[in-house]
Order: sequence, then C-alpha cells, then structure tokens
Amino acid sequence: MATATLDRRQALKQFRVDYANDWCAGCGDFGILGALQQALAGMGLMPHQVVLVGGIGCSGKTQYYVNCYGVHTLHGRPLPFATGIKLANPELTVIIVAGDGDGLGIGAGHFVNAGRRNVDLAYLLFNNEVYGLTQGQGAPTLQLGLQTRSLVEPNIQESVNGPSLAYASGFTWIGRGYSYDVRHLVSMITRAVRHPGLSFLDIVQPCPTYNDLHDKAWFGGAGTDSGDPRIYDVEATDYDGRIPAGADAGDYRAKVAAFSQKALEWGDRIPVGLLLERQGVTSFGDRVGGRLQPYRTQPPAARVIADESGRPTADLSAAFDESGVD
Ligand SMILES: Cc1ncc(C[n+]2csc(CCOP(=O)(O)OP(=O)(O)O)c2C)c(N)n1
Ligand code: SF4
Ligand SMILES: [Mg+2]
Repeated sequence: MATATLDRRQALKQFRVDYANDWCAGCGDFGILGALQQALAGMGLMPHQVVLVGGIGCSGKTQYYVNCYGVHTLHGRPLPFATGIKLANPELTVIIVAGDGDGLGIGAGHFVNAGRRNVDLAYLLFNNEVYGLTQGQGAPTLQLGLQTRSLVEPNIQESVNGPSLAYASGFTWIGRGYSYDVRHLVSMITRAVRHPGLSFLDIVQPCPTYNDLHDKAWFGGAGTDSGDPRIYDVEATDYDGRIPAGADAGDYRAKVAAFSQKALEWGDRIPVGLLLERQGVTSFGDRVGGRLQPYRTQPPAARVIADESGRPTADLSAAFDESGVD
C-alpha cells in the first residue's frame, strides 16, 4: 500500500510487531523504540525501504522490535555492515542501533573510520553508561570514579565523549536526544536520518536495572541546587551548531569551539538537540559515484548479475582494462 494512502495511525502500525519484548520494565530503550517507529512513519517511509543494523546488547535487539529489514551483526560491527548495505543500495534508509559499549568500546575503530567516509547513515547510540546485556559493567561513557550497581569498586577508567569523538572522526551531523522525551527524540531521529551524510545521535538512555546513578529522577534534576531538569534543549538558547558550506576558517573555528563546550557539558546541565552540522560535505556515495561512472545509475543492488539459469552475466572487461590486467 502506498504511504500516501495511510493515515498516521496506519503508517505507525506498519512498523510495529506483535511479539514479546524482553527489555526490563521502565528501560529507556522503550522510548527510543517508540520514537524510532514514529519517526519512520512520520517520514512516510515503508518497511521495505528501511534497514536497521544492530550490534550486540540490549540496544542491539531493537531491529527485532521494528517491522522492517534488520540485521543483528557481531559486537561492535554494525557500521561495516551498514556501510556495505548503503553502498550496495543507496535507495535504502539505513540506521544503526547500537549501545555505548558496542559503538565506543569494541567498535571504536569502525566508528572513527566510518566518520572519515561520511556514508549517508544515521547512527543511534543508546547511551546508558553500562553494558546492560551483560549485567552492568561500566561502558566507555561511564565517568571515572562513578560506581554503578554492578561495580565492586568505582570505575577506574576515563570516559569517552561520544559527540567529541564523532566530530574528531568526521561525522557531519551530531546531536543528542533523551529517551524519556519521545516527542523531541522523534524530531532528532528524523533530522539525523534526513541529513545527507553520516549522523551521530547520542541518545541518553537510563538503564533502571544496572545504572542506579543516572536514572529518570537524576535527569529530571534530583540532586541539583535548583531542582531544574538537567536535560535542556540547546536549540532553545542562542546556540547554533550549523556550519554552512563554505564557511570561512574563523567562523568554522568559532563554531567548533562552541560545539566543544556543549559536547563536554554534563552534570547539572545536559544539552540535547543539534550540537553540530557541517553542511555541504560530500557523502561517500557521491565520491564513489564521481569515480565509478556506472555507480549512480547502476549501484550493485540494481545490477543484473546472472541470467535465469543463474549463469553470471557480469561483463568485467572494462574493470580489467582499467586495472591493466590482461
Ligand atoms: C566479541 C564479543 N565480545 C564480548 C561480547 C559480550 N557482550 C555482549 S553485549 C556486550 C556489551 C553490551 O553493552 P552496550 O553495547 O552498551 O549495550 P547495552 O546492552 O547497554 O544496550 C558485551 C561485552 C560479545 N557478545 N562479543
Ligand atoms: S539491562 Fe538495562 S538496558 Fe538492558 S533492558 Fe534492562 S534496563 Fe534496559
Ligand atoms: Mg550500554
């Protein structure tokens, strides 16, 4: 059925599944799941146009709970899978759903190198500061000295700042959302997906089972002098993280300096919203298309590679000629 013929409720329903979900009651993952389904429906996408690529973790089960294509990859490896899927079939909307351990621990090398390529993907990082699935070890986003429920002693390692690493690696869109503010998160996921390049959405996601320090009450302002919510919308202030294409070096540096402050702001105030957008950077698909002429009109997924009997039909002579192989 064409999207245009569906009302909002029907559009959302087509991304829902009717089988059991085994996340713990009250987990922040539920807010992300609901926001993701709403965002996909709101963009007018159909399930066959979307691929969710999950890592390993509680977060890595998300693709089972959305009715669309999904791949459950190895721990830390969703980015290489997603890169291949997008390059093979650029028409697909490809979204990574992965934990902070998956993306910034074991998968950190892929994270950095994906940034260099600026593939048109959206990376949704489920940031709960713990390894939820394996019972609460400290994740790379857990700050030095914090002791969450499963740790026998306070965390002995420094944390990784996801937005800063994303910028340093080359991600061209960097934002943050909060899993218990679903309305705002829908808009952030939508913007991350629509960005024509690699986007990183740091989603602050309480894990009520293993992260007993940063729970809903803490994000809501418990323990601050003012009692105000820690989470605030940075775009409701005079902060503007957009860097237009062709910005001069001085403007660029000023934007990045302001971004660095926001990226590191964590404690009594935690900004959500768009933190940085480098506009007009070519995507990896554009670069490949500029080099391999048939790619734009005939990406791998659109090519006929075998006849009806399964015999290969690919003509590799041009590639051999170009490479000088006889
Ligand atoms: C190669 C490999 N090493 C370790 C593991 C064990 N393991 C499974 S999930 C996980 C961490 C999950 O944490 P995170 O990515 O933060 O996801 P969350 O469960 O918090 O959503 C680990 C270490 C594994 N599955 N594969
Ligand atoms: S362990 Fe934590 S992250 Fe995993 S499902 Fe339970 S509450 Fe959610
Ligand atoms: Mg985690």
